[in-house]
Amino acid sequence: MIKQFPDNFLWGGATAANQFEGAYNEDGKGLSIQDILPKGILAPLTDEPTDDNMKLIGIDFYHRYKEDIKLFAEMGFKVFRLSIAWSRIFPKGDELEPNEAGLAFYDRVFDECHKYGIEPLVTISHYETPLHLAKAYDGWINRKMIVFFERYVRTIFTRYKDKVKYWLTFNEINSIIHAPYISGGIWTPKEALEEKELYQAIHHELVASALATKIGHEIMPEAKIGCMIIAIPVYPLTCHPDDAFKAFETERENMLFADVHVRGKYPAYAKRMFAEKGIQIDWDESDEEILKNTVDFISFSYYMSTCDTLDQSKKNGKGNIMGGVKNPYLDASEWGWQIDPKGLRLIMNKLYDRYEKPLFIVENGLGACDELIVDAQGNKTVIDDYRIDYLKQHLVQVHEAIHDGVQVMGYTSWGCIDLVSASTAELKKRYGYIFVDRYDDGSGTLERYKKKSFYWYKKVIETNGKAL
Ligand code: BGP
Repeated sequence: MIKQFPDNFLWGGATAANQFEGAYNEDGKGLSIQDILPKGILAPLTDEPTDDNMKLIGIDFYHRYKEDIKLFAEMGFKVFRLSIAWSRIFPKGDELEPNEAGLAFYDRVFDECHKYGIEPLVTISHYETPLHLAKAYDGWINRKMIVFFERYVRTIFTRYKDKVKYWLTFNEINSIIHAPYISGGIWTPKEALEEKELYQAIHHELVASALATKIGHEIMPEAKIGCMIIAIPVYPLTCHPDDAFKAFETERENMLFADVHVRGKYPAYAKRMFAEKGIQIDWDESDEEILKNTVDFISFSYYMSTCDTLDQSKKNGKGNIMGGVKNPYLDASEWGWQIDPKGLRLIMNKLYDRYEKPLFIVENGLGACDELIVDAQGNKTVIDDYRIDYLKQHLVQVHEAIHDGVQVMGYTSWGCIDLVSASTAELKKRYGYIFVDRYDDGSGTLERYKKKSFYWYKKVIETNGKAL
């Protein structure tokens, strides 16, 4: 069947400031929590940034953005997802005046995108809370974060209202359950964190997200503002009804975040969930009204599916922040993430059935070890057929979902240019169409080389998916 994608489908790629900008202390930028996290999200923190932290230099997008955006344009990108580093705009997070040099940097980046007709898709907060807010306030546990966030979003919406049409509030907002430090800027160690505090932080983020949506719509009536969640279908490990219900509950706990964003209130099942956890959330009297500011679309990352069962001793799966139980029918990436293209069609249908709102796939891809070789023409490249195969299989399922009736705005594959991994903080785990000559021992020229997948994706975009 010839593949038919919508005419205005937004093809592109995705990144995050802390994983590729580098320049961690230039032009007035303050430290973010990522700057003291040298070995990935689950490893210990350091007091100060240390030289072994690959994110401090990243892939030096801060200085090479022109070259990189030119390469994205060559692939035909319609959209480029990036995040704003909050600590470039408000270095500590709680000051009253923004840092002009930080604002000016993103002006230059957005202008460069528009030069090629590329729409920026901007994540407001992507795992990069200013360090001071984590240390001094315990991150999102503290209600004051809403005030600081409001100041930050007002500043960037006002500044970029004519340059940015597509916005996402919090990256993978539901990841806070599993990774409260990177996702919630929470300083209290996970072991010492009470569930009540965790859900209070979640509530503050949900209110802040709705408030940002409200302010965004006021300042930019034409803008489209979305939430961003990790989407993971959870299969019952067996057809025993207990397993089926367990899997359903795990998936639904994950969905709670989208429920609030799209329905403008907590879902009915939350009441029992909080009662069983013995949790009572503190509400401000304005919260109920603020939460009614719902999003224009739902964006999500998709890398894998997982399984669940009542028998928790079977929990052995690895994956994108949440692990789960291994599925005997699926292969996995080198990092144990279970590859499931059909799961993408499934979760898209589930999301659309539930909300009937447009979807945007803003992360998907294969993290792999790439080998730079010299081809017959003497060019350095990577023959990444495994990546092409992964992306192709997933895009075929996106196509199927569209023809199931799901409304989809676009697709931005993760790490369109190699960048530092969030979970391992290494450059060994690469996702890009463009190879960056930098290695985990700090060596490398930072030169960019086109991989085989670069030409493949260019063709896919050029033909609006027909070449899949
Ligand atoms: C998501 C994050 C990204 C990204 C991606 C791949 O959870 O939003 O920041 O890194 O996963 O994960 P990793 O880099 O760990 O392979």
